[in-house]
Amino acid sequence: MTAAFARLWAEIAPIGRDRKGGYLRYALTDPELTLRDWFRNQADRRDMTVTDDGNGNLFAWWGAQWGRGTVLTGSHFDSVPHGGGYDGPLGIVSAFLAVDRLREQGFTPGRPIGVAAFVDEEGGRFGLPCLGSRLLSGVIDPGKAAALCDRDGVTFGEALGSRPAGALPSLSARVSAVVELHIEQGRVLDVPVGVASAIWPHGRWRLDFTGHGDHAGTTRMADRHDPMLTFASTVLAANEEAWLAGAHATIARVTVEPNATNAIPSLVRGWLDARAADTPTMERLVEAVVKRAVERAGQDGTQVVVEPESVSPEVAFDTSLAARLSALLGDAPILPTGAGHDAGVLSAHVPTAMLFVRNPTGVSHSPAEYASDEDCTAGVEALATVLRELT
Ligand code: HGY
Ligand code: MN
Ligand code: MN
Ligand code: MN
Repeated sequence: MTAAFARLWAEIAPIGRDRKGGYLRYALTDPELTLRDWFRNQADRRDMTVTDDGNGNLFAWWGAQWGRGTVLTGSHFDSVPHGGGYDGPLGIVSAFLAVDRLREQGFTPGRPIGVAAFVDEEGGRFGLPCLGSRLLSGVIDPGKAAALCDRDGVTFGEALGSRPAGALPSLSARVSAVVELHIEQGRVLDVPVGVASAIWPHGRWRLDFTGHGDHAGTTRMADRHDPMLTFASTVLAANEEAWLAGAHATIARVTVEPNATNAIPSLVRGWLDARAADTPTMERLVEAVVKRAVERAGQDGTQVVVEPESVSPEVAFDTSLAARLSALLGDAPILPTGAGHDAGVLSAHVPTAMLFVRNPTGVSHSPAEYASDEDCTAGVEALATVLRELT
C-alpha cells in the first residue's frame, strides 16, 4: 500500500506548486479545478459515481448516493497561499486508497461510502472558512455565500457558475457518520495515527485602520495620522496578549491603501486570527487586543473598526465515537487541535470523527508541511479499518 500511496501522491504533488515550492490552490481556480478532474478520474477508475451538491462540493460514491446510513469521508483540495501539500488532499487520497484496501479485502460496505472534496475549506479565496461544508449543512445562506468576493472581485456565485444549492435536505437523517483524515497540524503524535477529541474555539476578525493619507516626503511627523503605526502596534499587542492568555493570535493577510513607499496610507486592513483552548479565553484575548488597538488609535489620531468575520465555537467530537475508534486502532492517542476543519462544521449535524496522521515537524500551512509515506499508509489502513467498522 505504501507504493500505491506514493504513486497516487506523485500524481497530485506537482499540481498547484508555486515558484518557491509552496502550493497555491485557491478554490475553483485552475490548480484546484485540475485536482477536481483528478478526483473524477480516480472515481471513474473505481466505478464510483461522482455527484456535485450544487455548492461546489464533489462526492464519489461507493453505494447509493446519500443512501440511508451514508458514511462520508474525504477533505478539501484548496490550500492557503504558499501552503503545504498535505493539508486537505491527504484526506481525499487516503479515502480513495481506503476504498481500494477494503475491496482488496473482499469487503462490501453495508452502507454507502461517499468520498468528499469540500470547496474553500481554508477560506483563502472567498474569505469564509469551510464554505462548502457550511453550505451543505445549511449554516450559511446560499445568497450570502454567492456574494462572497475574491481579491479580484469575482464572486463565489460567478466562480461556481450558479447560485449555490444550499443545504442538503435531511442531511443528518441520511448521513450516519463523517470521518475526515487530516495531517496533524502541531507536533503531538509519536505514533503514526491519532484520533481528534476537539477543535479549539477560533475565529477571524477584520481590523480596518483608517488615518490621513498624505505625502510621505512632505508631511511633518507631528502632522501625521498614520494607520500603519496603529496597525503595527496592534500586531505587537496581539502577540503579547496571546502569550499572557496562553492562546494563539496572529494578524496577517494585510492590505494597505494606497500601497506606495511615498504615501502615508489612509487605510490598513488586517485580519486577526485568535484561538484558545476555551471560548472565554479566546473572547478575553480578542477584547484585550481590540482595547489596545483603540487606545493606540487615540494616540495616533487614527480610527480602528473591528468586524468578526467568522467565529467558530469549540467543537467537542463525539466522545464515544472517538473512544471507539481509538480502541479499534490499538489505543490510538486522542488529541485536540487548534485547526478548523469541515469535520468540525459537520459535527454539529452528524456523529463525526477525525483521524490525524503524524506530522514529524508539526509544521503546516507551509511548504515544509510533511508526513512520511509510511505514516500516510498507516493512515490509509486506519481509515479502511474505521470505514469497515462504521459501514
Ligand atoms: O485554518 C485552519 O484552522 C484550518 O487549517 N483550515
Ligand atoms: Mn488548513
Ligand atoms: Mn485542512
Ligand atoms: Mn478540514
